[in-house]
Formats: sequence, C-alpha cells, structure tokens
Amino acid sequence: MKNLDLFEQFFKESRNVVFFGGAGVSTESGIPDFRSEDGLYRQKFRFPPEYMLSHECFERNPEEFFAFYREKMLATGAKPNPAHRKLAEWEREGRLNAVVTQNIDGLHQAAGSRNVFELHGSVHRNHCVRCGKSFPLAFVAESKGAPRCACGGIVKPDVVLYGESLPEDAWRGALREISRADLLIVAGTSLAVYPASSLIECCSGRLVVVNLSPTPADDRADLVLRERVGELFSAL
Ligand code: CNA
Repeated sequence: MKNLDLFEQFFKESRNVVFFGGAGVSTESGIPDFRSEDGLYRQKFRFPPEYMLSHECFERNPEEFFAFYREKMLATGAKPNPAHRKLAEWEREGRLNAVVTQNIDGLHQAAGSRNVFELHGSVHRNHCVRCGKSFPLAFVAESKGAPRCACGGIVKPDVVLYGESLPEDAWRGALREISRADLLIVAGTSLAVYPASSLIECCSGRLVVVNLSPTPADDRADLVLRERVGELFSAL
C-alpha cells in the first residue's frame, strides 16, 4: 500500500493524535454513506433526504420522518469494522487521544472507544419531547409510525437534524482535542457538512486524509491516502 510507511512514521512521531471521521468509516460495516456512488443522496425519494432528515419534516410530518429514519438511518445489526477496532485499541494503548465523529451509529463505542465526541448525536439516545424520558434504540426501531411516550409526547432521536444546532458539549470537546492535536487523521468524510467540517481548520499539527474521493482538505494535507479506511487500518 503506497505511503503507508509515511503514515506510520507520522503516527510514531506524534504525541497527540486525534481521529476525525464521517460516514465513510462505517460503509465497511454495511451502512451506506450520503455522497458515494451508492450513497443515500444518489437514490430517488419523494422528497430529498435533506428534507426527510430535517427538523421541519420531524415537526410537520413525523410519520414520514420516522418511516425514512427507520429504513435509512437505523442499522441495528451493523458491527464495528477494523477501523473502529484499531482506533479503540490505540486509545487503550494511550496512542490516540480522541475520536471526533459525524456518525450517529455508535460503532466507535461498540468497538470500545471511550473518548468519543459525537457531533451529530446518536441513534442510541432518544427522549420524549414532552416529559424528557429516555428510550433505547429498540423502542424507536420497533414502534409503528411516530413513537410515543406514555405521556403522549413524541420520542425524538438525539440526532442532529438539518435546521438544528450541534450539541455544545460535543462541539467544545472536539474543538479542544483538535486544537491541541499534533496529528489529525481525517477519514471517510466528504467534509461537505458545515459546521462540523470547519473544525479541522483548528488543527495546527500534521494532517492525514484517508478518503476514497477528493476532499477540500486534500490541498493542505501532509498526506492523502485514497484507500478504504477499514482496509488501511487493518494493514497498520
Ligand atoms: P458523506 O458526505 O457521505 O461522505 C462520505 C465520504 O466517505 C465520501 O467522500 C466517500 O468517498 C468516503 N468513503 C466512503 N466509504 C469509504 C471507505 N470505506 N474508506 C474511505 N472513504 C470512504 O458523509 P460525511 O460523514 O462526510 O457527511 C456527514 C453526514 C453523514 C453526517 O451528518 C452523518 O450523520 C451522516 N451519516 C452518518 C452515517 C453513520 O452514522 N454511519 C451514515 C450516513 C450518513
């Protein structure tokens, strides 16, 4: 694999390594991303995915929102792949400070990572919009139509929808970790979703990009690897 040695050299020379990832980290676990050839945005729906996953759709058409959400966003059987597992191993060994993710699938935690900043929330956390009671993923996955709490309120996934702001604690933590990183590994993300993508501008250390298609960060990266992230990480 070309340039793998350079990646390993950067890794060995760094003291504060942070991983910043997106949907491409989970495609090898069988979860489609948004912008690849076979991604969600290339499929045909009655409304575009940006609307189906918006706060407006959740408020106005909750039944349709949940039909789309269950079919396209919930991957209940997905398992961590070698990238998730390697990152968890590095954290255990003290070689990785944090994972910052735009993913909502919880696969980093399932692999054993602990210092994870979920910029877009998680399908595993859900709460009643009326009384605040928490519900597991299974409750939302198995309900019909819009899931309802006993109090009558709708149960909303703690996932950042289009039109909503990012969770402040995840944002602050991610910013802190990225600002002091001397190596930032950006992988499996088109960097098309703002403001998450702007976080990488706060890194003054080395930047390695691992992505199948070009990203806006390629020009300023110290190394760009056009590899499948799971395959690459299993070769490290
Ligand atoms: P995106 O815009 O779909 O970009 C994914 C990028 O990953 C593309 O540039 C692909 O070329 C690249 N890619 C795909 N597979 C691989 C691979 N195996 N190895 C290396 N590169 C690969 O997704 P982003 O994460 O950039 O966009 C942010 C959205 C997508 C966030 O809001 C997420 O919540 C949302 N999303 C999350 C999931 C998930 O949680 N698994 C799934 C689908 C979408």
